[in-house]
Amino acid sequence: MKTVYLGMRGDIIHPGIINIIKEAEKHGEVLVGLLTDKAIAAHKRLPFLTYEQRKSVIEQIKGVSRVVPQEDWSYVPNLRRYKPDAIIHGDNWKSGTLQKERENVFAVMKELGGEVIEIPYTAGVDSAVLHEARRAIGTTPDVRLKTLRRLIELKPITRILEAHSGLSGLIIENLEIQAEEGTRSFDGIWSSSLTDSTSKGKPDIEAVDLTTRLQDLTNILECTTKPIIFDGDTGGKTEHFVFTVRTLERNGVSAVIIEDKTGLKKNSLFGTAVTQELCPIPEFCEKISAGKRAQVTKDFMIIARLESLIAGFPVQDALSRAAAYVEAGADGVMIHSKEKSGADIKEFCATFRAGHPHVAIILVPTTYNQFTERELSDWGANIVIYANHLLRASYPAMLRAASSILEHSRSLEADSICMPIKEILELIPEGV
Ligand code: SPV
Ligand code: MG
Repeated sequence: MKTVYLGMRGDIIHPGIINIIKEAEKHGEVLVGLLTDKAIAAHKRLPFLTYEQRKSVIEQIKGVSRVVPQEDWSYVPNLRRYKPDAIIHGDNWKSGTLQKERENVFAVMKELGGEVIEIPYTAGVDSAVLHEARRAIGTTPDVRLKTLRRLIELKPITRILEAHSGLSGLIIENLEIQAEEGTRSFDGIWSSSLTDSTSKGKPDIEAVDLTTRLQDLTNILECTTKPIIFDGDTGGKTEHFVFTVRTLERNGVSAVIIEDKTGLKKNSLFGTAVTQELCPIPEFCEKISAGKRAQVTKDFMIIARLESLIAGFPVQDALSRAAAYVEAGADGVMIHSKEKSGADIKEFCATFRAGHPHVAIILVPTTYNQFTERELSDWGANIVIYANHLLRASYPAMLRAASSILEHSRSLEADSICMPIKEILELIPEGV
């Protein structure tokens, strides 16, 4: 019996997939190469269902003989490995981004003495459109919450950007660019205390109460599906923090980061003097442990933020605190610094990683922003947070428009730097 290879994501089962399986069956036993979560995450959004869930569905489809993992976005490594007699694919790959892959597949099948079967793409079914529709339907708090841990496990580095409103959240949700590895987009959202309070014209001193922060977060939750990391400032009193954890979890937030400062909280990037006292280690550990005991799901993450370097203490202080916080239950550590060279952060990452191979490291490279994500990942970072850039980009743009109106006593000249009204209406269609 001949073998026919069919590669797929298998996250949405639609008539096109059934058609291609039926067609494949005519040529031999159908061997499905199911893309692993990691292979998908490197190129596209994470699938809604995990590999195991997708596998259990695909295996039950009539005509499928066997399901094997396809660990690479390209079919080629699996074709070499399983040496099927044929591969089947919709003819939609004759144009667009899959063209190069088609050429590679033809070459490899020729080498193996096999065949490439191309069948007309099923009219009216477009996987990309279906995946877009899935996104439009939204998510559930449960699925959103779990996504951060999945991303940390699957991606070399998880890319997070700050949102302070529904509109900025939509940019993070929707923006995609074409890059060398395929589609590049943001993986999730940082709910920043700095940009949330600044957008309200208030200082970043825990002046915006948690209830208000959560109400603002609701605007973001309602129009996005990507995971959210919540900036919990100091976490407040332990007795209050346990409620914060529950509330965030209930809303589908993936993680909270709390910082080991004490007294009136000031933004870490504020001023040059050492302005902040650090929380005694046992007290902060107790807060972390109480939070961990309070959480209901196993997926929610409590991340300890180390302010040692900001407060003028050496890397060693941050390292001993980090070890204690992990012991207390922290699922990750965020190490913060204002040092432009990044040397202190790099040193921290190297030593911490050696002792804790599996604890997530989160970096916020606002000052040491000369390093690329790949470099930060090589240091050992799992998550990079761009903590304030959408707010910082919007303010000069607003100032320019306002100044132009003042200068010209009319808005005509400002039009060229403003989004057309038509586009803004299309951005958020009625009834959505
Ligand atoms: C925030 O975004 O509010 C933060 C990160 O806490 S930072 O501003 O760098 O302290
Ligand atoms: Mg903050």
